[in-house]
Amino acid sequence: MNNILITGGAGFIGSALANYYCKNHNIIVVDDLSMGNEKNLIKSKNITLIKGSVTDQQLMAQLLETQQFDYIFHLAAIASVADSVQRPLETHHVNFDSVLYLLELVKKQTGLKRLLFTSSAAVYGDEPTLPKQEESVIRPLTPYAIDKFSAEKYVVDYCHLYGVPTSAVRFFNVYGPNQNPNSPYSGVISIIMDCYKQLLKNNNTSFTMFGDGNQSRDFIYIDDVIKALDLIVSSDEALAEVYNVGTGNSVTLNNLISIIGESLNKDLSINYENERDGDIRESLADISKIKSIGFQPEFDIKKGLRKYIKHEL
Ligand code: UD2
Repeated sequence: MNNILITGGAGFIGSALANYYCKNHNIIVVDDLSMGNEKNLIKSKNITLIKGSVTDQQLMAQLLETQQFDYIFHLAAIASVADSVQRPLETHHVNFDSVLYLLELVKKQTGLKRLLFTSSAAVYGDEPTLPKQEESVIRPLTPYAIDKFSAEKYVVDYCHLYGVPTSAVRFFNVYGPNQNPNSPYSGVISIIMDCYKQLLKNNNTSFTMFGDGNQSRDFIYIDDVIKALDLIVSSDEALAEVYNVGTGNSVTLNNLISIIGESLNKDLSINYENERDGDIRESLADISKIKSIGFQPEFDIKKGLRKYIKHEL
């Protein structure tokens, strides 16, 4: 039974990880519940939720001084690109400073097997060459992307300089249960699913499409993400390495909506607006690197949507 710390563990991805590991391991979640929700966590005697911020140095120091962790997953972040443009100082504190505090604290943890940091495909910015390899041009364009990239670099460097066992991932577009649809910057699939929920309750609703719907993304289902993270933290080869976490396939929003529409046999009304400032036209991961340590996504978009729809509706 390992002792596992998951920061941001009440959020969408963090809670899925906590719920997965709690069957056989002891989980400590640190989450300030600013975006996460306690209800995302299943009731288990193996999960302890500490309500607090990863920027609270005293809290984090006390936690890491009193407990020895086998694995640490650092997912806590203000995961909104738009927010980072509005409030670069505040988001920098959460998205970057917290990583450096944590790295300093874990230098003293002797039994740590792995610290995994979660970064984002945002680091590639708008450089158009596809698919993105980990060694592709990095062009972070927003405070969010700059913080994620700098933090990634520190995480890898702490392994080289101080022997802290680290790895990092760059998430492409993750979707699945418990993703909060309530902000305009929530994942688009959670927003579409929410519109369908309204529609099925006979509420008048429409989905706002920013642009013509031909923009494409590499959407990865949450179950595959959990599998990828588990694989990385158990692989020696993954030490001090950064991995894309995607499927290696992309789909346009128009396509996505028609897949969901066909499976529910209902059409969503779409309200077209101008594309968002800074929106990337296409995004696609090259996943050869993570495949080289044994990853194979199980869910293509149709299979992932089927499972998600079954869960939600
Ligand atoms: C994703 C990440 C973001 C950052 C970025 C880097 C998510 C939720 N966000 O942003 O954190 O890492 O990648 O490139 O994974 N859209 C609509 N209507 C809506 C909402 C969205 O048309 O109501 C469009 C949006 O303009 C975009 C596409 O859907 O073209 C995907 O939007 P998103 O917010 O789900 O994800 P993305 O790729 O912009």
